[in-house]
Amino acid sequence: MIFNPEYECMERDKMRELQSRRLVETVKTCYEKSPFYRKKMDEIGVKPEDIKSIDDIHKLPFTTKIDLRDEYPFGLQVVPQSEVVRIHASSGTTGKPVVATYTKHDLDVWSEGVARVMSAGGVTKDDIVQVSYGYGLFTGGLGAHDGALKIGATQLPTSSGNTKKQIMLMKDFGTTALCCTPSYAMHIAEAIESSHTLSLDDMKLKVGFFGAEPWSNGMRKTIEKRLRLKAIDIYGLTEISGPGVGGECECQDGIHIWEDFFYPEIINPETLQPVPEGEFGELVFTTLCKEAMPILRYRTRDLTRIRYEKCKCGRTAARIDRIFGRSDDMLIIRGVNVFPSQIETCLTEFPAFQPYYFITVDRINHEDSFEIKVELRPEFYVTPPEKQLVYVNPLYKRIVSVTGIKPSIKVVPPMTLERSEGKAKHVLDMRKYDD
Ligand code: DLL
Repeated sequence: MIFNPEYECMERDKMRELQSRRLVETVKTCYEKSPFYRKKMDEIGVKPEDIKSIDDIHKLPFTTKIDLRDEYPFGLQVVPQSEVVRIHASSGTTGKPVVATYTKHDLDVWSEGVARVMSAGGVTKDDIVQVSYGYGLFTGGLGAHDGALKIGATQLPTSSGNTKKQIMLMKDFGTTALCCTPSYAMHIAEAIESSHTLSLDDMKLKVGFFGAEPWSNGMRKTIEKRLRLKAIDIYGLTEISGPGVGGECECQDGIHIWEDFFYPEIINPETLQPVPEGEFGELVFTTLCKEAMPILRYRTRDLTRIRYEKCKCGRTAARIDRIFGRSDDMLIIRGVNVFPSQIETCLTEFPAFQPYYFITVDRINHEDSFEIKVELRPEFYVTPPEKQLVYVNPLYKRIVSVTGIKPSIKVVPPMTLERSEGKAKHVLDMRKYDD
């Protein structure tokens, strides 16, 4: 179902008019109320009057994660605290978290974004939506929660973790929609498979809304098969609101971005210039109706491409490809660019392997080492290692052909790679600790 056809299916000319109006307002507010943006715009000699339509967006300065950290906690907020009703933060790996604050209207916009994705995935008020994203400062839990509420579906706020109980409730309450990271979905599937008392036959799962980390199409197919549901990709980031900046529709052919709320651009991360439609680059967002913390041209570091043709579902909202990685996740090994998601894609092509992996990169005798720990599914696991070669050799060849470099593949015993309840960690780059 289309939650808000007026906006999701708006003619593109009308959408650009709407975006233009909203951008002009946003820029005016930023300049008048945010010392941070006023300074940034003054530095490059841009005044609000220079922004007359969405075509002028490229005149505006970029915002980066470093800017948000420097302005911690509330430097980018343009409304008085009395109008703020919620604060979220993304932990990041180092230093201060990135903070996002919301007015009541901001929460409405955010929950509508999630509701649009859930509706596209078939959720109605008759569904029971189990929210197994973490609740708390992370936007996943409350974001999915509020989206389900907007539709009038029943929310089951289990948060992440306590997997056995999650599954028991899933069965007893008749969960029809599951929201969690793809890693946790795999973990749940595996826990059901290894349970002696529970089976998918006892479950009513129809659809899952998975996101918050890069995942491959192969992983999607694996999850769909192992949880017997339709796996929908939901995308978002704290800086821009949270989950539901966009999501897939029933066609599962790209992530629709809710362009009436968030204006997407794809730029070349080196030249910072826009790339032509269909070319890969870094995704950049400008919020078009955010009140508490409007953001201009935020560099997400997420890598994808964009398409504007109308989707078969009838929506005109632009579509991005699934995010294949972040520019800061990219590993350069022996001079070659490698994305962790490429390894996941390869693994999911071989049914003997689990889609779990852990990459360790180091520098030994002036040369990069590239080790990938993988797991065979228990029914394929054999020892000694020579007996595993029948599985490992084809995987090795595939990884060499996809990445262009030779890894050392190490098969570890079943259930030894870490299972994640949230965003999975796939890489340890020891070279960072050299010198
Ligand atoms: O992860 C918001 C979210 C929660 C999205 C639940 C979807 C579902 P952050 O913690 O700020 O916010 O992390 C944002 O996660 O820039 C991407 O790199 C990555 N990411 C989010 N969704 C996807 C996705 C939430 N569907 C960062 N595919 C983003 C790939 C994703 N990467």
